[in-house]
Amino acid sequence: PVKAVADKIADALHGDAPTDGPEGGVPGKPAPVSPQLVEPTQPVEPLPPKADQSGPETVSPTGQPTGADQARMAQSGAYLTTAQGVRVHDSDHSLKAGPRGPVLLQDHHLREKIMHFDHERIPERVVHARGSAAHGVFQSYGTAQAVTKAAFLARDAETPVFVRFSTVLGSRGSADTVRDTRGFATKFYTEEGVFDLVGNNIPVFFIQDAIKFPDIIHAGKPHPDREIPQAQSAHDTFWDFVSLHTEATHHTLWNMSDRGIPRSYRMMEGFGVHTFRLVNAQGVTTLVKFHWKPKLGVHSLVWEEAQILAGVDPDFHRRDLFDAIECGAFPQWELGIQTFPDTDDQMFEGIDLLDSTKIVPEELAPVQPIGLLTLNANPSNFFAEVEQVAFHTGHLVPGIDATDDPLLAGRNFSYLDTQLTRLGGPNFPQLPINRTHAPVNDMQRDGMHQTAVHRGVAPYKPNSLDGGCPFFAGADAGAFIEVPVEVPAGRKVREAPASYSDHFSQPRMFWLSMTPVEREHIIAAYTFELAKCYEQAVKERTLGVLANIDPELCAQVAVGLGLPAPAATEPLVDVRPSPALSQIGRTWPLDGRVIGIVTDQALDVAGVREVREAVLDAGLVPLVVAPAGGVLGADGEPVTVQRTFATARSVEFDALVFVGVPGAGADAYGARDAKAGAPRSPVSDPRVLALLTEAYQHGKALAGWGGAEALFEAAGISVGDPGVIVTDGGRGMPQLLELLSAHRVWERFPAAM
Ligand code: HDE
Repeated sequence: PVKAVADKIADALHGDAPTDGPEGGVPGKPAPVSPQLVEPTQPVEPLPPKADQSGPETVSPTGQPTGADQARMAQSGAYLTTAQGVRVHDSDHSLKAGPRGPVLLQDHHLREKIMHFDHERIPERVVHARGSAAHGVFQSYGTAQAVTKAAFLARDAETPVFVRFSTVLGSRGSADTVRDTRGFATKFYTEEGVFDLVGNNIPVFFIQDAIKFPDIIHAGKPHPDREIPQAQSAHDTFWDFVSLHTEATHHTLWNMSDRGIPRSYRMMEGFGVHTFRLVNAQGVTTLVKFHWKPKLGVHSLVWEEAQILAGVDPDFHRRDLFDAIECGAFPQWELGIQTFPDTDDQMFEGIDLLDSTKIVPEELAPVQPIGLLTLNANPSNFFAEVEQVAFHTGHLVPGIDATDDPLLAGRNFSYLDTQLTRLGGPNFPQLPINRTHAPVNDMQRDGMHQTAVHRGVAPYKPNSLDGGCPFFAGADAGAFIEVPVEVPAGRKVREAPASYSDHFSQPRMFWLSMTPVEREHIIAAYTFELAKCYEQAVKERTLGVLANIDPELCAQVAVGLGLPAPAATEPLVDVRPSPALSQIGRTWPLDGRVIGIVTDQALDVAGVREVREAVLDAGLVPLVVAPAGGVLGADGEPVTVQRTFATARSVEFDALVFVGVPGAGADAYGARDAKAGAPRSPVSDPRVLALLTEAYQHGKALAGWGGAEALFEAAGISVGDPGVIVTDGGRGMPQLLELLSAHRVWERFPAAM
């Protein structure tokens, strides 16, 4: 279904016609200039807005104005004006006393322009600063009706949403592919008000009580003296904290697993983490945990790929999400709930539901699907939407309520508080992206950046002057009424329940649920991170923690660090693995995956066309890689080159197809890269060999035809090796796609042999 779509991404995003960009144009000829790119000198009718320039919704699906002003769309009028609407004559020169004279204080346009620029930045989020987001729609299945009265979960209800994904530790400009937890925050604009599900891609958290949040974040952020390292946990302060504060063990283990380096935001699970309380129309309550299940499956990068990508394409996840949506390969997740009886002890099968360092295995409580999320529109303005969106765990609607998880309680305080600073005052709910689509009739008044012009004289209750308006609603009129649950009475204490002190049974369950390849990745991740620490005591203490998860894990990491493996200090818990936790062993749809076709001018262009078509037909994105930019195939329909040997790196692709031996012989280097006397590989351009070997090491499917065997051999790869196929042009594609549907050729990883 996404063929047209993938075609669009391959052509529209990467250029379907020669351009004068860095990788376009027919070699040797000046690139044609598109008429639209010539700057007009006289006022002309503005260009019609592009699809991605449409402003935010002005009217909600229920007919309520959202407050957004479409007319303020940028670059839409004929004349430039000041902020006061006065037409501007010249915005390129300051007002001066003569061309070489001093600038005059009288120049209001200069002052206004620079003053505004000086204040364009707002404080970045203290955590989750780096993120990207998209608009979409949530289609309810109605299957949760028995447990909740929330109207947006009723059968056939469709609700607009905005979803922001993020890393936690890095600054706004940090790389996407770092090892970290990912945020997965969803704003549902329901008819009953906004509901925010502010989750992560990891179902547990480092701490059980919000009062520890500043501690874990201070430990994970860069060292206060040098402000390094950026966006990663591979440093002393992080490991110092998590080895002392062992309730962090479970979350840390997830971070060290492949979950810490997702392939794409589109291929991550999401979790509400805390247990929430649902209430149905009869007032019956059920405890639940929320899960987002991606239609494309859960997939990860390998660590070396993640590291290379951080340099080659720091925006890898942002680009992947934007491109997929732009080309119509809309990412989808099913929302599901695990349900538990709302008992007095709030335990399920011995698991404390109020402890956010614990999961409930899906084998004990299956995830029941309740609706489908589809992301179908990119933001039109990153700042207005992605930067200014303000999520809050306290944004609940009738039918969904909080529990007494102390982590959740702290969050309910924190999000309002942080937004007050970040968004500069209390009126951020009025920003277009934050506006509820339900009617607002509150009595908040004034404050910084107030945009409403309120009428009436009595913003207080009780009043008679405004006719007593507005009135309170009862449950029958859709009011949010907290569930009147019994609160256990007790002494005021700074203590945690006894069940919170089990820090190792669930990390052990996670470890035992992993396949050998996944375990190997975990061992490598711990070894890498700890080897980056300077303090011997921190490494030794962490090995002690690992011994309490599993002696083999501890022993292997100890070998890598060159340290003795300590014995466990706590008895190893006898736990049953949860196969649902492993990412390996199934096959998945491939929408929007990227296939590189590596060729050069002299090779089989007709074959390239055929493979391109086959890839597009399967809803994937083909990118043609050749020695130089431009087009191939002067004799037939031209094929645009999207990457050159100088810019392509294997980490961008999910699989590679080689046509013969690209870059062999005298034409091995594109003219731009030719170096006098540079050594030529007898077989191929060394950059092509690097593409091939790197992709092989990362377990990617490889195909070739037209004599590509010689290239494979030069890289030490045999055609009989796992995941290496000789195709017959496009006809070999089904085999390649089958390999790809398992995400990687797992047999190539030593642990799987
Ligand atoms: Fe957050 N968290 N958090 N968090 N969190 C923020 O709010 C906080 C926690 C999560 O895309 C902040 O607006 C505390 C768990 C996401 O805009 C801040 C505690 C989970 C996002 C804050 C937690 C999350 C945030 C910073 C411990 C997963 C990004 C900016 C009790 C369930 C939202 C902001 C976005 C952002 C506080 C723990 C997820 C400071 C005190 C657990 C996805 O308020």
